[in-house]
Amino acid sequence: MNTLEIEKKWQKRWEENHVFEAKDDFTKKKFYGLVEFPYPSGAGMHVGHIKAYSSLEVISRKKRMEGYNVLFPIGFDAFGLPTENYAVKTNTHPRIVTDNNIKRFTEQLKSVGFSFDYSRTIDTTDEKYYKWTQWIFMKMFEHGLVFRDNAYVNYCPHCKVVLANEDSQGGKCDICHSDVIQKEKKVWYLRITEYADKLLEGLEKVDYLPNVKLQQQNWIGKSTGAFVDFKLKDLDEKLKIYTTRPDTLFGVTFMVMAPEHPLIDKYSQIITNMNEINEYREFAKKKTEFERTQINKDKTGIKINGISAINPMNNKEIPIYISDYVMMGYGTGAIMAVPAHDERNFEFATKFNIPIIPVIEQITGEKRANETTKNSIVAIVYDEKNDKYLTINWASLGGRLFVGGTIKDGETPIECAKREILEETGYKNIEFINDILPINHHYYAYNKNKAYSIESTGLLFKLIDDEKQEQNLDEDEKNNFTVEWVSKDTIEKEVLDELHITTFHNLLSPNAYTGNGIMVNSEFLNGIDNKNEAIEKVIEFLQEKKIGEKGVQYKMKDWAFNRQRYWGEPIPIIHCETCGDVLVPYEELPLRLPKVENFEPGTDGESPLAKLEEFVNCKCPKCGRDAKRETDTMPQWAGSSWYYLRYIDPNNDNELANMEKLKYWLPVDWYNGGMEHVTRHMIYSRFWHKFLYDIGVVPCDEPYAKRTAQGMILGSDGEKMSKSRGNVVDPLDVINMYGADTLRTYILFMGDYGVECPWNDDAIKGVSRFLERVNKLGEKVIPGDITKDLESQVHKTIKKVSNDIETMKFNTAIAELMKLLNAYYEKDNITESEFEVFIKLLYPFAPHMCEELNESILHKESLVYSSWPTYDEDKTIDSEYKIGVQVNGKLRATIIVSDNDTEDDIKNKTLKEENIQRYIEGKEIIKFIIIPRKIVSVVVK
Ligand code: ANZ
Ligand code: ZN
Repeated sequence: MNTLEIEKKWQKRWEENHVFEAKDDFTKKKFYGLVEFPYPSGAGMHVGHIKAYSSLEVISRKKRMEGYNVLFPIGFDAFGLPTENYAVKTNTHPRIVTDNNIKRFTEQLKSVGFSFDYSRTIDTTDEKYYKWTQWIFMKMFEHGLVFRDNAYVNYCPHCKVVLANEDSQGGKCDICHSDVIQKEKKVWYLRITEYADKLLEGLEKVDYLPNVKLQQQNWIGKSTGAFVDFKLKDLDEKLKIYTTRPDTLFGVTFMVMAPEHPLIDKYSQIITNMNEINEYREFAKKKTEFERTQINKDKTGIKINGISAINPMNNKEIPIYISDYVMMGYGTGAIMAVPAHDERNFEFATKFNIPIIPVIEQITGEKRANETTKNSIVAIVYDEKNDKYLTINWASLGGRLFVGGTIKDGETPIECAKREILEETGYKNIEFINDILPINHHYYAYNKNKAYSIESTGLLFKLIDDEKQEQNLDEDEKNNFTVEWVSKDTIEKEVLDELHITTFHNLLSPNAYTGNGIMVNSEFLNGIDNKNEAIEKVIEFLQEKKIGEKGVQYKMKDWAFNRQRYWGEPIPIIHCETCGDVLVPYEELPLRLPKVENFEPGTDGESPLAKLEEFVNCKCPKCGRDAKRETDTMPQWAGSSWYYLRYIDPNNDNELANMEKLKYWLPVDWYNGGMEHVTRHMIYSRFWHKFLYDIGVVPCDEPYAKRTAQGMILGSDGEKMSKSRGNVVDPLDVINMYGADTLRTYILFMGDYGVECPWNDDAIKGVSRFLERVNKLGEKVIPGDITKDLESQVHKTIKKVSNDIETMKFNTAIAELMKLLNAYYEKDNITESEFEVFIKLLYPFAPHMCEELNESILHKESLVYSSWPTYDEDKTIDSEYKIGVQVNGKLRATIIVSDNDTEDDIKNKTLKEENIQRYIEGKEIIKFIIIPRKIVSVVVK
């Protein structure tokens, strides 16, 4: 039989014997391994799918051998746009398209030999499945987690659908990549924000990769700060803002409202430039949220004339602008702007010539006790002609610095700087350009044995000409420094002093200071630390005066839960003029997707279902009057939000899954998938799960105990695989050429599992040769146990392969097997026991060949439920090892010793070392100590 025939033989046998079907035997220890079920697209399976499933495939095969009852299921996330678009294009019903795609995917999965439990296969478009998706939605509705609201939504004019933010990242439609626009629409929402804190807290007790956790935290985006009311001048009105930085209130120099802010219309009679404002609002409407928040470098906006705000801290009047960088959907839709300490506000203020008032002073250096305070300057002189800066090279005394000095009584910083420049460098003609807020610098002067805390002002000057006078230096200055003009590059490399280099950067590229420091220009806050003291103090003040309060905000928004397309779960709601939104009665579930001829989307974002009178028109379940059905369908993310529960009890018609079964199988022990799904899909499903837990339908509050992710497989050109690049590898081609075992082993051997890695045809040949050699190994097998010669290496390999599989270091596990294979080939014969260990360790990777060898060479039954090899820790330790030799406590050599060496043997080896001889020559050995496996220590006198 050739490779393909052998693979088919075993695939058939596994299937006929149902060996991968999980048993509901609650007495056994269980392992639930989950992979992200595929979307059955017309393109068929991709090598990326194979990699995504291979990790838990290997782990599941190993767990079965370790005696676990393993649930390793698969299914299809089959609602969605690509199928529907294809159906529209080819005029085939999406049901037929889906069924064909699922059939094709299943054949492909089977040809790879994945050990899925196909008896539990799920299809989210099966009415027996989506009945429960609808059921969960209805429960959420009953618990107040579903609502409908008018909103500006991301709308794709091409697909004619409303998109969630997550489906329109980068301002492009996830499906067709056209630009997304903002459109006002009434949409269904799930109140996921109600679970924001639970979703954050839950992360503390699960074992997710650190970057998976971080992405979820950022996506939820909890921020704490304050709401503050700014009175509008001469009006009985307050403008409420949200800020994370109440400490900067004294630095507010303007306010900004989102263009959509309702106060603008409310006061349109008082505002004197409404035309201009309305024009700007039209302009802003055309931009996507992404454009407004992420790529909005050149700030735009309009000052609102006729109204202004009052800073509640000091009663100063401040102007109000509208600008599109403030979003209506976050906080209150209005901000207090502090250009000195916020980059966006800084850009805006610079462009619109609005004053910038710093209220936090930057700190450099380390604060010490008993500091002496003084005011000083750092002066930077720029020679435009030569593009050089004036520095003083103190050589060994202090490296390269700019001109610096202490401000004398009665001097301004500029006067001080000019005097110091003249004294130290002799340059007479310079022109002041700009200065920056002082930096609070702490340092220790070793020559004076004194700690300083200085207020250092940075000043930038331009050199006018070269005219110089004699420097005015004291003796030690004269001999210790040279004046040098140097380039920016040299400065970046050689000016190491923190104060001087920070001053340089701040002067050359003035920007907002967003770090922490000491409060200045802030009346009762001056002198205290902004972060640890000022924020709290201001909030207290605001609350006392009833002009503000502590507040929390989340980046996460409620989940826009609708789609105006055909191929999705119908939303089980009926609109009645008398009763409002009424749920379809539970007995009527599933609410079936009606069969239609034409599933093209309606124009203007309407669902095709809206055209179906017999679907739309119905009776209100409450009052019996004529009513209309909701025609939107659920979004793509609905079905995948609970699929892992259904695998546990896939055919249950009475409940979504039986509690006893759920108690046994949950949580999923290990979930592997792509990084692109760790926010949307994982957060949505954790939300649904927590809701189901709260209503008593599931027994635990987190669905996934552990989450890992695979890295992508790139094309052999190192680029992402795509049809247009022509670098896609079809798994079936690889299987036809080399067999599934080679494909599987290669994909796990190609590199670090979590890292993206390019396809490499030579490397796959190498793996194929390795498996070929394993196959031939059968010819060398003779009866017998593991021999002494190979014992240590065999045990080491078992240990390494076992541990590496558990930590997803598949590539090093395979490399270890390659080493062991080489050791086997150095022998004329190997024993059955040695051979058995090898094929058991390789079996999770290359199961078909190993099963065949197990049967034909060892005459044993299938490996599926055989036992995973165990190792003896003692035997994994090399009998020969390296050990260091010290002479009088200093390491002088290493020698190789073996456990069989006597003390005398070791002594002889030690004394033979040349370097040891050098150190003990002519001396007397008074002690010779051997600490086994640690150190040899010689003491001489
Ligand atoms: C004053 C301030 C001063 C701010 C400062 C920051 C720095 P996170 O951390 O993301 O929650 N902001 C508030 N609502 C906004 C909106 N609707 N659109 C755009 N920006 C908005 O960010 C909160 C900060 O973002 C808030 O704190 C506010 O600017 C701005 F030195 O207030 B801050
Ligand atoms: Zn009614």
